[in-house]
Amino acid sequence: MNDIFSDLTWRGLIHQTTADDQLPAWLNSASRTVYAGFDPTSNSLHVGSLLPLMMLRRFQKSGHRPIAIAGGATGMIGDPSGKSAERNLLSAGQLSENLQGIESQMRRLLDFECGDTSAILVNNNDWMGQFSYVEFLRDVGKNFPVNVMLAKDSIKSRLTSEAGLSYTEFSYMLLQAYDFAHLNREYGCELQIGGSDQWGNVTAGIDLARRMHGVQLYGLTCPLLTKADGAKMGKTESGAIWLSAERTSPYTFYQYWLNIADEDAGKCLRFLTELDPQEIEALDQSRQESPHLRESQKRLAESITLMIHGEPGLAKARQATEIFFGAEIQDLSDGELGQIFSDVPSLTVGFDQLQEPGYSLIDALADSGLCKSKGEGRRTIKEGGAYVNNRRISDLEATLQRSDLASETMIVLRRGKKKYALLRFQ
Ligand code: 383
Repeated sequence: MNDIFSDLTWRGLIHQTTADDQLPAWLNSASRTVYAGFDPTSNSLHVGSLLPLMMLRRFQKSGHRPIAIAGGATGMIGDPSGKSAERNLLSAGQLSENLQGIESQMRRLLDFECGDTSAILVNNNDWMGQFSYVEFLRDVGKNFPVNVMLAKDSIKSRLTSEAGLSYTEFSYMLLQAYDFAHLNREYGCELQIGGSDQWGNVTAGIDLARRMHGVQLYGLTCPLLTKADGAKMGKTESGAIWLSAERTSPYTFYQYWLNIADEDAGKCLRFLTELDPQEIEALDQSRQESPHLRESQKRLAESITLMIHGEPGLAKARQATEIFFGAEIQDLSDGELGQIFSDVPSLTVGFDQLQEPGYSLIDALADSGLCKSKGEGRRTIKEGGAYVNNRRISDLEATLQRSDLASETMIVLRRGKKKYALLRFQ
């Protein structure tokens, strides 16, 4: 058993706990069962939910047993915690698609074949679906004093806002609370973890289990993932950074971490990697002494991309990065090229142009806007500044042919060091 509490503390991952004075010793004295829940609000988890998911993984690696709940039932309601307005309800079809997506991501980060500490993945609709409304009110609702519910931050903040709160969302906490009591009965689960926004729900579960079954359960929350300027981590101008490769390519994912600001890098290394303290402290030092080397960002991007996308994903991300810095381009898919060059101007050309005798490079340079005229195109080639798929071309007569396609339908043109254009043949 490793001392998980000290490790979490060192990493800055503990925001709040119940039973402060007992928790460290309690955790270190036996293998415990720990859970966190994730609602299927989307077909993929994002960087924000990675933190508690990785915490489950850390608990497992230190000898505890993790349970992940996929919120089939809670996802039908929508957690008001930390949200400033009522959520839209999801359709049954959307929910089941989302469940599949997030379940497969949770499976990848936890170990389901390691004996006593094997992870368990459950859907709370499996027990919640059985309840009748009247039964639930009698068995569960009766244990919730409304004045205590109203005093929770997650509820209070909404009551004073214009958005208000529906009775449905107000009741959300009962479902999550019941989950904890249920998991305790069914699996001996005694600790719930989650982001700091989950504190109200976690403590509601602890109260409920005490009232219903007379047991003592524990709660631990981690900070929310924010940047030094207070903004949410994992959000870009073009949207969230998702864990699914379909929604955020491994390349974009990798680049996100590679571009993290120095003041956020130390926190990310602690929160989101499994590097040991010595290595992280060495990186802190390197960031102070030689920030231009960006060693922290490189190590961060490597380690988190490897964890989420595996070796093949990391290899693709690295290849894409090298391409952007001038490595020759071949054997990629349209999707991959599109991602790497998403910010580059593109030109659509008829596929027939690629037939003999081919599309003149001079024309392509001019048509794509990389050169202002054919004359400038000619000069660029002569001076050695014209590239096709990052390969320098110095022949003024050069033409583009089918064999030049770098992916199904694309060719990449470059002028000089950094000016790119994408030709799409259709
Ligand atoms: C459902 C049933 C449970 C226990 C928890 C839940 C989900 C929980 C919730 N969590 C958020 C979510 O799913 O809404 N009520 O989007 C987020 N989590 C984690 C973490 C976080 C929270 O998935 O703080 C960020 O990612 O707890 O907002 O029995």
